[in-house]
Parts: sequence; structure tokens; C-alpha cells
Amino acid sequence: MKKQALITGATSGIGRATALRLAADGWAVTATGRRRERLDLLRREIEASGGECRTLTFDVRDEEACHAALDPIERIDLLVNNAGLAAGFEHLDQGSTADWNAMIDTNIKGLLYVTQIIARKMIAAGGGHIVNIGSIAGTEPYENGAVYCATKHAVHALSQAMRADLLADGIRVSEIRPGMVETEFSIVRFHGDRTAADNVYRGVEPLTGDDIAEAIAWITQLPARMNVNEIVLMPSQQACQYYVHRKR
Ligand code: NDP
Ligand code: 8X3
Repeated sequence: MKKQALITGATSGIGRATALRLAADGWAVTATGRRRERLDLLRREIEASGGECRTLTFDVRDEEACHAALDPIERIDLLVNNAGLAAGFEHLDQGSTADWNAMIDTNIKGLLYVTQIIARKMIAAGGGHIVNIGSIAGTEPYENGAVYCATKHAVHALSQAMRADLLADGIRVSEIRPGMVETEFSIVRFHGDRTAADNVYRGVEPLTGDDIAEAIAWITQLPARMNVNEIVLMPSQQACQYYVHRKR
């Protein structure tokens, strides 16, 4: 039986690239997200290359929906907690509480709901591996990003704490914390404003979803005795959150 990987937020960006990469590496992939048509396309693409893919359409913010989708699954060896978003880019006093709720409910609570369900299965099976997609925003808060940064600080804290909680259960926990990756992330953050989204990557060659998938593929094929606690992955033109070298 193939090893089983579950990737949340596989309809786009990092999650989609990770599903394709893991399937190509021989994992049976369970791809999740809210956009069913995108998941169908992904499944067809994976199957056309001889891979195995099952899709589950649900919103990670909905605890009951998480249970309905995930409870019937028998075994998962690898969980990639990727589903997430930034919504809005403004000072705290100008922020939208709807945006705050979307980020907190998805990036923190959704990750927790999915993790608890899958961790219980891993414990019953005697082990597993959880990879959380954090961000450099999880250690370097910036102006106009207070709530997004707070959610990624939470992912950073949860990654460290769950590594301790799950240690004796043989579950490895890794966190990947990327800088700029060009996906639909900025389009979502700026509520569909493509000009504002393009401006984020102006003069920079950002990372791609495939670059993050490459790191995930690497850490998941290491010997069982070895864990990568965290990786910070940056475009070569970005030193940290505050220094970006933009070419004209
Ligand atoms: P995308 O917008 O391209 O992908 C986000 C994915 O998350 C989509 O598949 C989306 O699926 C899914 N998602 C969002 N909300 C929900 C929800 N409520 N329920 C289920 N799935 C959901 O962005 P990225 O690929 O860039 O983002 C992936 C992760 O990487 C996020 O956690 C993000 O914070 C993190 N990250 C991104 C960086 C970047 O620069 N792009 C840098 C550092 C971290 P659907 O809409 O179909 O539900
Ligand atoms: C996504 C990228 O710029 O918010 O996490 O750190 S950034």
C-alpha cells in the first residue's frame, strides 16, 4: 500500500504544487480545499501521470465539515497543513473584523481542527509526520499585517508545542516558513486587486509553489530518526521581511 499524504489548500499555489510533487514521488494524495472544480482538475492531472489522488471538498473553518470529511479516512502518514490566507493590508484601526475572523478561523482554528483529527489517526497507527506551513511573518511582524502575522506566530508556537505533545507518539512535526512566494496569496490578500498584488513582487524573482514543494519532498524522505524542525526559505532577493532588493 502506498504511503498516504493529506494536503489542505491544494486548489492553488503551494498546496497544489505539493500535491503534484508528492504524487510524482509515489505518495497517494488526498487533496482538500473549497473549490471542487480545481480539485477535480488536480485529480485528473495526477491520475493522467499515473498517480493516485482522492479529493475532499470542505472548509477548514467548519469543525463539523472537517469531521465529516476526515473521520472516514483510515490512515494518513503525512499531513501538510497548508490552507491559509492573508486578508487585508492596513493599520489595525482600519482593519475589517470579517478579514480578521477569516484569518484567525482558517490559519489557526482550521489548522487545529484538521490536526487533531489526523493526529489521533497517526497515534493509533503508531506514528506520522505533520508539516505546517508557517511564514517569516510568524517571527517578523510588519506594518499593515498585524492579524496575519499574529496567526502565523500562532502557527510557529503550535508547531513547537505539538512537536512536544506528539513526541512520544512517534509523530514528527516540521514547520516551513517561507518569505515571498508568488501564488494567489496576494490576490486574495488585496481582495482581487491584481495591480496591488503584482506590486508585491515588483523587481523581485519570488519563490514558486514548486520551490516549497521541493523542500517538503526533501524533508518527508529523510530517515525516520531525523526531523527537520523548521526551514526558513527565501527568494535570493529577500534578506528578511524588511529588506527586499528590487531590480528596476
Ligand atoms: P493560495 O491563495 O494560492 O492558496 C491558498 C490555499 O488555501 C488554497 O488552496 C485555498 O483553497 C486554501 N484555503 C484558504 N482558505 C481555506 C478554507 N477556509 N478552507 C479550506 N481551504 C482553504 O496561497 P499560498 O499557496 O501562497 O498559501 C498557502 C499557505 O502558505 C498559506 O498558509 C500561507 O499563509 C502560506 N504562506 C504563503 C506565502 C506566500 O508568499 N505566498 C509565504 C509564507 C507562507 P480554496 O480557496 O479552494 O478553499
Ligand atoms: C506570506 C508572506 O510577506 O506575509 O506569509 O511574510 S509575508
